[in-house]
Amino acid sequence: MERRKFIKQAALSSFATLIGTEIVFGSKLLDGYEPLAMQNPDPFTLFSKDKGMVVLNDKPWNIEATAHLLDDKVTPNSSMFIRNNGKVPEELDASTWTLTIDGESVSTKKTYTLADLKSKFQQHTYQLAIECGGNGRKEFDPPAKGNQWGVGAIHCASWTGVRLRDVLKDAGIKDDAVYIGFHAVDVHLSGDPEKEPISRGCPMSKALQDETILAFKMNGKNIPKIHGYPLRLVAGGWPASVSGKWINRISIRNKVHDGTKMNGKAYRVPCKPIAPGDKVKDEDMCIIESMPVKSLITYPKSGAMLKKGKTLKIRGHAWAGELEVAKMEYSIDFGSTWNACTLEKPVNRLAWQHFTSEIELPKTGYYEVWARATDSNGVAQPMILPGWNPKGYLNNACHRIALKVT
Ligand SMILES: Nc1nc2c(c(=O)[nH]1)N[C@H]1C(S)=C(S)[C@@H](COP(=O)(O)O)O[C@H]1N2
Ligand SMILES: [Mo]
Repeated sequence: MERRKFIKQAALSSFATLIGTEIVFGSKLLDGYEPLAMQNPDPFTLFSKDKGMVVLNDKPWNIEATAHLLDDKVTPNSSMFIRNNGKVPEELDASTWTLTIDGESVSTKKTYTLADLKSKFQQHTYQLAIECGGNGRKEFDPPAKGNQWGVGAIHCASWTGVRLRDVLKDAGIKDDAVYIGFHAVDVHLSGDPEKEPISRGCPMSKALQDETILAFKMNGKNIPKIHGYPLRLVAGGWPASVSGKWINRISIRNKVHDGTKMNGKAYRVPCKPIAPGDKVKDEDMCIIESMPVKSLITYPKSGAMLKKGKTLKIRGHAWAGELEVAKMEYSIDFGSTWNACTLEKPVNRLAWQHFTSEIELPKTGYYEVWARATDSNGVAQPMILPGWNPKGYLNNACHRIALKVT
């Protein structure tokens, strides 16, 4: 009786890739068994991440950057946060990958291979800021459940792909279309193949923007497996949960998409402000759309020491969801007075913007540098924690670093 199944070749080769070397007797490994190296992996090696990244959870993997690791203008893979709602798919074969466009509001349901997407449609490259809706959650009080993100669930890499708009139009969009929803191949934590870990989307107006793309490259190379290889939706400026990884289907919906994590309290905030800890009915929760204005001082690292008489040079990035950052300021007196930083224009819409400043510090002692961005509607980051909400989303309070002049 042949009841023991041997592990599939494809799973084996993906284990080997992750471990970084051949598993010598791999073909003898029984199905259901994982190499120990996979059960107890070093995530930094596994995902090619900087050792300074912070692991918040390993089931599923959730890893964040620190402010100073985000100093690059274009975020390299090594500093990109990882957020997973389910199990990372094991077998991802670009040569057989397809994307299906379906839903109530598609004219003709169509399936494209990756090669079709690459050859039929014009390719575009954009640098896009993607921030997890829960970035900054750990500051909320009373605490909000979920990954306790500090400041590092933001990245701004360069993505190459085709416009979602071009593909949707090729399949045909019916007049009653209101929303799109993505479907992906990652597996629900329960292992139940009927359940999806996440299936979110956005209104047609966002789906049809120039910069909303189906990406197959990140920073000029194949997208790293953990960030959505071989095909990812990228919708900059909106909660990163809209940017589906490992996608194989997009539905054009005639109603607001009702996939997993579109309902209840997920990625929603109270439509009207509430007191900290208050209960809110699901029907009084609104879907998060554009992310609020925010900024990060990426140099120097908090805790820096400076010799008296030396000029302090700071730098960082600012972003404002769908809007542009219009003004960037710093304060060294806990927000009593503010001074302008030099602020660059974004390389394209929805990319973060870089700022620098040179600061003279009057005497020896302890200082904090606070940074505050203002968006093109004149809305600035709050100095203190903004509106409490049950799931701890949208904390865009000013970032600050500590330093000593000696
Ligand atoms: N298929 C799939 N797509 C997904 C997720 C996921 O769990 N599965 N997580 C979403 C969330 S909540 C975030 S914040 C971003 C994280 O993207 P990253 O891991 O590439 O940084 O991916 C989004 N897309
Ligand atoms: Mo997220």
